[in-house]
Parts: sequence; structure tokens; C-alpha cells
Amino acid sequence: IRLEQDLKIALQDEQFEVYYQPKINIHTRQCTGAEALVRWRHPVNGFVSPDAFVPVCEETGLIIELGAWILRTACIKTRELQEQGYPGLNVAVNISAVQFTDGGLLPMVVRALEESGLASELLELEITESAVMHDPEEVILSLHELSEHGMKLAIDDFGTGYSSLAYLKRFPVNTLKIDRAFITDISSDNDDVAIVEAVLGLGKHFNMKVVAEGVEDEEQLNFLKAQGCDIAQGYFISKPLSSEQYNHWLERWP
Ligand code: G
Ligand code: G
Ligand code: MN
Ligand code: NA
Repeated sequence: IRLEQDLKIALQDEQFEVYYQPKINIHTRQCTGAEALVRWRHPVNGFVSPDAFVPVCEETGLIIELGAWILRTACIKTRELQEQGYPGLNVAVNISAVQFTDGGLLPMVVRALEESGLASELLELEITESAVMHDPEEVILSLHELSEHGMKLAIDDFGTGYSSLAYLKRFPVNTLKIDRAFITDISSDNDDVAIVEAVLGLGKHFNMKVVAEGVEDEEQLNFLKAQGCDIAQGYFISKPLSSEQYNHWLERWP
């Protein structure tokens, strides 16, 4: 109850912040953009993990308002970066299942793009497999509408959810994000190697980009490069950064 009340106050008091975790093209090393990740700075308890408050926002419906704010903030930031000399950077924003079934997702996204002036091609929406399978028919409609407006779509945590690979044939998916659980032991675990190879093969067949998440060392990055993976994200490249830190990081990278 306390948490729910605090979250409502947090929305009014602007206690949320959007952080950005850079992604790079493994072959050129250039930054391709970032994933937006929400942070909550509680006035008493300090930073609260999204794992603790995002589910509460989903249960209470607060995620609709919070999600719209995150999306608008991320689009405005990315548009500002264009004016600061980084024209090609995209931004990936996590969308929860509740936002998909609410019905207002498309107008909300269109408004954020209009308000920010960001090109729709530079916005990628990340959804999990479980969100997709929650209501496949409704989500398929939604994804097609978004895709027709030019937004990119990514399946997050790919390989960890209960899902049918058949949806890849029917969904306008642009990107698969390999969950970090499969990357952690990639240098030593043959099972994980096989899983990553299989995802890369699917990506190639369906003409989708593949992003490896949770890349924590150079050995993992080199392995992914050798396998033909396009894009990497993880602590080895950068942890999630505040808006200001993201600018500093871009100035110094590579
Ligand atoms: O940011 P962390 O780095 O701690 O994120 C943990 C989890 O919280 C992510 O895997 C994701 O599921 C969720 N999360 C983080 N940021 C957002 C966001 O902006 N929107 C939604 N819906 N979930 C988020
Ligand atoms: O589920 P999603 O991919 O949206 O969640 C991203 C989460 O993963 C965030 O909590 C982020 O802080 C975390 N993360 C990002 N890079 C790494 C990494 O290299 N290692 C680990 N352990 N976690 C990471
Ligand atoms: Mn994500
Ligand atoms: Na993920």
C-alpha cells in the first residue's frame, strides 16, 4: 500500500529518471543507440530497483502514465542528441504487457514522436515473449499498426519465455535481444553456444538484427563477433547511464 502511494507521489514529484544503456555495433564499435531504463530515486530510501516497482505499477495501472512519461523522455533525449551531433542514434524503450492491452498504446507512441520530433525509425519498442503470448492476436494487431507507422519492434529476453517460435513468422519483429542468461557463460558452456548460434541463425533467416545483452567481458564480445552477432549491450560496454553521463560517454567512445 505504502509503495503504491509513494509511486503516485513519485509521478507528481518527478522522482523518476530515465537512464540509458549504450549499445554498439560489434564490428565497427560505433554506438548504435541505447536502451532506456527507468530509475526511481525515492526521497527516503534512495534508488529503488525497477524489479521492485515496475510490477506494482503494472498491477495498479500506474504503468500507463509512467510508461508514457518514460517514452516521451527517451524520445526527447534522442532528438536532442541528433542536434548535438549524433544523428543516427536510436532508442529502445521497454513496453509492458499492460500497455499493449490497454488500447491506447499507438496514439501514445505517435504523440511522443510528434512532441519530440524524433523519426519513428529511431524508436524501438521492446516487448517480452510473455507479453506477446499473453494475448497473441491482440498483440499481433498492435504490432502491425506500430510497424506501419515505422517504429521498430524488438523481442526482449528472447529464449527465456514460454512462447511459440511460429509467431516470428507472423510478427513484424525487427530485433531479437538474446537474454543475458545465455551470454554469461558463452565462453565455456557449449549449451549456451548452441542456443546463441540458433538465435543468430533465426535472426539471419528472418532478416532480424540480434542484440546480445549482458556482455561483461572482452572474451564474450570477441566470441559474439566471430559468430556474426551485430550488436552488443552490457557492462563491458557501459552500465546504464544518466542522461548527462550518456553524453559524456558518447564524447569519449570508442
Ligand atoms: O534497469 P534494470 O536495469 O534494473 O531493469 C530491471 C528490469 O526492470 C528490466 O529487465 C525491465 O524488465 C524492467 N524495466 C526497466 N526499465 C523499464 C521501463 O522503462 N519500462 C518497463 N516496462 N520496464 C522496465
Ligand atoms: O530485461 P531487460 O533487458 O530490459 O533488463 C535490463 C537489465 O539488465 C537492467 O537491469 C540492467 O541494469 C541489466 N544489465 C545490463 N547490462 C548488464 C550486464 O552486463 N550484466 C548484468 N548482470 N546485468 C546487466
Ligand atoms: Mn529490455
Ligand atoms: Na533483457
